[in-house]
Amino acid sequence: MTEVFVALGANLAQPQAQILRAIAALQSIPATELLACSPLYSSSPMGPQDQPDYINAVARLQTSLAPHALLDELQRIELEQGRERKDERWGPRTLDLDILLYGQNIIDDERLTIPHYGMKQRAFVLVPLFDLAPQLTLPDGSQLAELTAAIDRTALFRLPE
Ligand code: ROI
Repeated sequence: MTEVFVALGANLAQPQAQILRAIAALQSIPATELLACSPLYSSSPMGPQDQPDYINAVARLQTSLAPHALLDELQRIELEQGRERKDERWGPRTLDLDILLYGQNIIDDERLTIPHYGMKQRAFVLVPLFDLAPQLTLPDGSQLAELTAAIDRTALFRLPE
């Protein structure tokens, strides 16, 4: 079994409901256990500003699926929740599920870049990840606690539970 962290993001079609539904859907992935989920956060959009605020969270899973098999399952959930493949790269989306970390593995191919390429610059990823795993060390040796302490979190708000 490998410990995996998945980032969730949504900013269309009742994003908070999309995230809660996605968390439930993560529990249906075969050979995989949902161990914990962070609180939900609202965040202003990174990228083009002419789109709604996002709801973001991070989930901690344990899986015996290989990385690409897990990606297939996450993409199935995105499609089931109305994600359209024409979504432009920095545009709004009903649901985004990104593998942040797959154990301490480093993967870089056509479909997957793990660790996620942008995670160290994104408060909406680092802060909920830190909620779940304050002691985490990334595969490049950096300490999550140090990255999180240094990140600008002015546009990030934790939602009441
Ligand atoms: N901005 C925020 N705040 N949250 C996201 O999940 C998110 N996802 C994206 C881009 C468009 C980069 N901006 C985002 O894909």
